[in-house]
Amino acid sequence: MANGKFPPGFLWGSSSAAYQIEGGAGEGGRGPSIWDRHCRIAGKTPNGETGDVAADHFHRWAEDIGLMTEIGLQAYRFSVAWPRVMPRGRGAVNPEGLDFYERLVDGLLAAGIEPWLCLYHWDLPLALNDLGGWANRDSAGWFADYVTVVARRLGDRVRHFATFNEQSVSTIFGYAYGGNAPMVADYPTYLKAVHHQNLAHGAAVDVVRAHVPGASIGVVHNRQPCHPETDTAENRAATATFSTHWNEVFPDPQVLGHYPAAVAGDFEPYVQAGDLARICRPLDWFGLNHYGPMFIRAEPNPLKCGFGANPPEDPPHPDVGWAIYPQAFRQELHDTADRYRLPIYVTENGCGNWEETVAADGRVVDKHRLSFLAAYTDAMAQAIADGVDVRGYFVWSLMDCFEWGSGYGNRFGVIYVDYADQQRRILKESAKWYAGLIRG
Ligand code: BGP
Repeated sequence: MANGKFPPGFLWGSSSAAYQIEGGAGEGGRGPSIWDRHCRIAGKTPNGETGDVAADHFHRWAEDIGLMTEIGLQAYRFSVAWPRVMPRGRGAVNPEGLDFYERLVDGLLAAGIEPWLCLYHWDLPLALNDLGGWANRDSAGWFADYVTVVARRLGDRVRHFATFNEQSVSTIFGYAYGGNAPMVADYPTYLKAVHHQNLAHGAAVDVVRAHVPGASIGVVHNRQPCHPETDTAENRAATATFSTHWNEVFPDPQVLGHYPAAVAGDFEPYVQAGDLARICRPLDWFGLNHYGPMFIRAEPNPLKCGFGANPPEDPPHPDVGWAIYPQAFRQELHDTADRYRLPIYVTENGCGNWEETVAADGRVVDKHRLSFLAAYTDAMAQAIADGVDVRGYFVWSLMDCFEWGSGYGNRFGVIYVDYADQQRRILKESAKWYAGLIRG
């Protein structure tokens, strides 16, 4: 489908996250986060890999902006690391951390690339985790204080702010079954973490509005249609419960002003008078992250049942050869627009691969990713033609990076990072294709 199918002014960008690309973990006064500790626990990442060095973006940010320019990106979504700005999460501010983000933002602006700043992409300062982390109701206030520091320093040049990235992933993995940092597996603790992150979101919206006149504020949520692995009563029930948590417990209160009916009672003990009004603050856009549908197999922990089940059937895309579901993306764009009635920016979409190498001619031929992106952007164009208000698309990810529990093996970038050869960057074939789409 030709680029002519996208409306004028449609925004093309890419996304990244601080812990996944920056490195410089012990530099510039940065404090530790829950992920620094997590990666040091035996068996949590392949070969004990960490984000200590990652793609060394902390030092190579200027070169990376040059590559964004080469691709023709119009916007770049990055996250600010809370522990780089406030090493202990509250109290003392680290001027070197703020200087780093100021240089990055100035570099983007000089290159004509719009900075989209995400305030939280999973790297909670470790010192706050010692106080209970998101399970402590004070966390909303800690977050508001940190957001105030960032908004004051960068609000004169950054206009687009996202409060959080994928809260359901960080709380389900982090507090409901403990697969990721901070490795808690306790339903009541999870409920508290969800509610407090919701309060933190609302507080952050208010802080940014107060400090940044004309700010455009959104939040980034992953949403995926969920299907039972096989059609049994247990799997159907598990699917309904899982989907409510995965897709709704954050955006519903934030945008609609209430918890989903099926789980509202579970949250009740933690909700105080006035909380929902504090959480539901006016937003300018909805950031949708989407990779594919999920398949659910009932299991004792209802929040673990989305991981490990098999798709009931394999609908391979002709060019890709493995299961991809562009029509589920089109459906999700419809569902998100119908439910939340906000303009949508697709803030992440992309595809990982464990087997990517540099060919003898120096190219990285990532045909599968190119086909994936072509099919998914096509599905997005169809949704727009159907009338869904989609305003922009950010590919995940700008470059190969530390992929959380998968370490460095699973590559998601449109730019290849040769970790073994001085972090050399190579534009993959998908990046060249994306550049063509943007130019089109
Ligand atoms: C999102 C995260 C990104 C990145 C991406 C990879 O959930 O926001 O940080 O990790 O997922 O996709 P996948 O979930 O398929 O590993």
